[in-house]
This record gives sequence, structure tokens and C-alpha cells, in this order.
Amino acid sequence: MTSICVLGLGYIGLPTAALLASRGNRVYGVDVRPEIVETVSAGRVHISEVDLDGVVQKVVNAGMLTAHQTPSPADAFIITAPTPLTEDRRPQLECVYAAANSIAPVLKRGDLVIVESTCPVGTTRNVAQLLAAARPDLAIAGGGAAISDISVAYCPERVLPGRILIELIDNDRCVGGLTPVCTERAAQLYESFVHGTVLRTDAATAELVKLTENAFRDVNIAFANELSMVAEHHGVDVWKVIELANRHPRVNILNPGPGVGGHCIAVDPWFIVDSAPQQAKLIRAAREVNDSKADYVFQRLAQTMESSPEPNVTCFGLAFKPNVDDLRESPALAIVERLGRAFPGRVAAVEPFIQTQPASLKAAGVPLITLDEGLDRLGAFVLLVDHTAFLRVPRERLRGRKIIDTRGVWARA
Ligand code: SAJ
Repeated sequence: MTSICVLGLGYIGLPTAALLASRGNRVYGVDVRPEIVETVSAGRVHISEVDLDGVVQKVVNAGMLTAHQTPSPADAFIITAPTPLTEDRRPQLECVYAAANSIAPVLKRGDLVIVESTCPVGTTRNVAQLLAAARPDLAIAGGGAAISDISVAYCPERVLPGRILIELIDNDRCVGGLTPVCTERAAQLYESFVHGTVLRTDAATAELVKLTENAFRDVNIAFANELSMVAEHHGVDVWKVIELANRHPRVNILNPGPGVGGHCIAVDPWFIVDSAPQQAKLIRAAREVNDSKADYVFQRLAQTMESSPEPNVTCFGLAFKPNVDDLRESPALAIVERLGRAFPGRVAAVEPFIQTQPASLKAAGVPLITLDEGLDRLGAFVLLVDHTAFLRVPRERLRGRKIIDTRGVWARA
């Protein structure tokens, strides 16, 4: 049995901790927020993710996962602290460095430290230097010693919210250590529970791989979003264009939408732009296109509402993507808020994944109503998120409606 300390019990840390505990490891989950420690200690979860509640309850009851505010000594430490953006779009690494500082006092010879948080290139080396400064009695990897006491590696998470427990096991992982020994030790830890292939590289490459994955997706979504605006300019149906173009064997265009949300794809490409501004011209432009799409959708809706005889508009979907309750950086939510403020008393929202009206919608005077109430409401319909529940709406309930469909599922039904 290995003892593992997971630092940061968020969207990635808690599922990782629970999974490692379910595989027979003794796991110490650490979070700086006492309410999270309390919730997990009681065998409950503070985030909604498919099947996570059952696994957490089981491993906590079995005594394999315990939650704490400070780290305990362990064989391996996995840092899954958040790395948000500052106002001026620079990576904020304080939480990762604070987590590294917090483990320094409990480190002992032979331990393995892994960073999983999304980070700019060079962060893993910085973590090692910070540990070396805090613990001059230990030879930390990357410091030049022939044999190091502490191995340090980077292994980015790459799971899709809504499929986290499945993808933690099934996806290939990319592991990069500061030395080949670090890489090997970290790879062996992941090979103990990952069914996908664990790919070995160095730390800086692994750091850039993570950023590359999300920037690749952002650029491709930006292409689809830009195309949707070009097609509208020409009075052509973008969904038809994409359907036909995708019949080419080497073309695979993604789906346009109201913009890109979530805490990953809308954020991580800025880490690349920040570190290589002269080189990352396309990646920056893609971010700007995707950010501008929400504004474009709002302007189109505002024009429709100003010129339309329809008094009301009902917006379907607030989440940042289908079939999740996550409102983080959601373009749909931002559009509904703006509409509510611009057209007081005329806008209502349907979001089957949440029960409580978000404070920002309350402030904007937008009520949260049920799907049935929304479909019965007079006026136009705006589809912002392609939740399965919306795709299943009987077509007769949409007949005769003015529909503004940012996801291309109702308008083409
Ligand atoms: N979106 C579109 N059109 C598309 C696909 C997505 O508009 O064709 C929008 C979604 O509506 C959403 C946003 O993009 O607003 C991002 O959604 P997503 O499902 O593409 O990705 P995330 O943010 O949930 O998760 C991503 C994943 N990265 C990649 O697919 C390369 C996931 O594997 C990462 O682990 C995660 O970021 C992360 O944590 O970095």
C-alpha cells in the first residue's frame, strides 16, 4: 500500500483522491478551505460529478480517504491546486506554490512530488527550486545532484467534466519528470490505475502538451465560431456548410456556439500567449474570436428584441456546456444576464441542471423557470446550451415559434 497526499480537493483533486483510495492506497486529501475538509470528512462531495458521491462515501467509510487542512507525511504528493488567470490574463500560480511550500516540512528521502495543475512551462522546475530552498537537507531532483532524494514530475490531467471518473482511468497520460528517474517513478504511480498508455517525456514538454491540447481545441472552436459569423453575413446556414464540408475526408469542423466557457479552454491558451506573445499570434486571435462570439450573439438577440413584435424571450440553458450544472465562465449565463438588464421584465431562463436562481440573474431580474413553464411561455425561444433534455423537446412544442438557435439543434429539427 502506498500513502498519497492530494493537495487541492477540487474538480480534479477529489476524483483523483477518491480513485486512488479505491485502488487500495491510503490517501490524505488536503484543502485550505475548512468547509471542503468537513464535507469530504463526512463522506460527502461539494462538486457535482457523475458517480463521484458514491465512490467518496465508500472510501471515506473504509478509512482509505481522510481530509485535512494541512499535509501529512506520505510516499507521494499530487498537487491539484487551481491556476486561475489574473485580470490582465496572466497565470496565477500562488496556490501551486503554496501547496508546494506546505509539503516541504513533511518531505522525507524517497518521496515523489507530482504537479497536475495546468501550468506555464517551467513551473515544475520552480516547484523543485522552492522545495530545495525550504529543505536544504534533501537533494531535490533537478538540482544537479547525481542521485536525488526527492523526485519531481509533471503529469497534466486531461479529463472531461461529466466523464471524470471514466477518463481518469481510460485516457492516456503524459508524464514528464525533471530527470528520467523522476519520470519513471511518476509513470509507475499512474500505471497502477490508468488503463490508457502512460507516455513518458520531460517536465517542460509535458507542461506544454497540456496547454497545447486546450489551445488546439480553442483554435478549432474559434474556426467554427468565425465561420458561423461569415455564413450569417452571406445568409447561408452554417450547419449545412459544416455538414457538407465535413464530408471531405480530411475536414472535421467543430460546432459553433455562443462562445467558449469553463475554467480550461477559455483560460489555458492565455498561458501560452503570456509566455510567448510574439509567437502565439493565432492562439491569441482564437481566444479573441471565441470571446467576441458571446457579444455577437447578444447583439443579434438585442436587435431581434428591439425590432420584434414578440414581447418575451425565453433562454434555454445557462451552463457552459451540455449536461453539466457548471456555470463557470459560461457565455450562456453572460448573455442572459445582459439581455435581462437590457430588456427588463421580458427575459426568463430555463436551466434543468440547477435549482437555485444564480445571484447574477436575480440582480438582472431574470427568473429561473422549469422547462415546461419555458415551453408554455409566450414569445421567442433562444437555445444557448444543447442539453439532452432540450434535444428531446417534442417538435410540436416548438412549432410556430420564433427560434434563435446558437447550437443548431432546434432550428434544424
Ligand atoms: N464548445 C463549442 N463547440 C464545440 C466544442 C465545445 O462551442 O464543438 C464549447 C463548449 O460549449 C464549452 C467549451 O467549448 O463552452 C469547452 O468545452 P469542452 O467540452 O470542449 O471542454 P472542457 O472545458 O469541459 O474540458 C477541456 C477538455 N480539453 C480538451 O478537450 C482538449 C478536457 O479534456 C480537459 O481536461 C479540460 O478542458 C481541462 O481541465 O483542461
